[in-house]
Amino acid sequence: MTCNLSVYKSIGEREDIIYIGLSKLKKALLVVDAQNDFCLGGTLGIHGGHEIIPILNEYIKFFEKENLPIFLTRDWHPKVTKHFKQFGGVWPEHCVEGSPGAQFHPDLKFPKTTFVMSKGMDPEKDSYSAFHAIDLSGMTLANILKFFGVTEIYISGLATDYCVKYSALDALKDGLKVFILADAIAGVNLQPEDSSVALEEMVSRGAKKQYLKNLFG
Ligand code: VGL
Ligand code: ZN
Repeated sequence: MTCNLSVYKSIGEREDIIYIGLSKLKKALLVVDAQNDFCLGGTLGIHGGHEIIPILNEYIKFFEKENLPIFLTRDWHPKVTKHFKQFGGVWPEHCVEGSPGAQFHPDLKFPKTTFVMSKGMDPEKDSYSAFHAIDLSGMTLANILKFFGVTEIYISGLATDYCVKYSALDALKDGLKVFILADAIAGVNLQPEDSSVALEEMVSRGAKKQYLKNLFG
């Protein structure tokens, strides 16, 4: 893909990455929705959600050290959306744009160069997948990944049975190699087996489970 100015502009402060040979950037880290409302005390608190934060920090440090791109998605809903129970959806109100519940968990540490991508802004749609996320300039995750020549994506975060799953399935559809960071995910489990079924589904479609101790190993 050619490097045109508008892409440069939309990826903002990423000169460091732009100047690294694009060929080196085969791998990228995706941290899905590590936000307050999905953690302990949040309106959609996931059992064990906050416990993955220190592990996410380790993965982030690792990718940072390797100069590989890091993407954080955030669920970023309008106050009125069909996603919420109150308006015909499944979920209690959560991650309302700009609210404290929508902030990243305070213990999550990430470099200034991290790409923050938002999703769930359309009041008509659930938009679980990170592949529906856009950055501040409207660039999609898929476009930025293509721009960097990313072919392998390492997926972590919340929730295993929704946004992690839909992101992984979309990544596979896009032809990416997908690694699920199995020690850095947690699920909602509306039904107790939902997360393990979701993980099985991702694996059966071609994703591989990966762990911190033998990352890239
Ligand atoms: C999610 C339920 C509702 C997720 C988002 O991030 O997995 N789950 N909205
Ligand atoms: Zn949501």
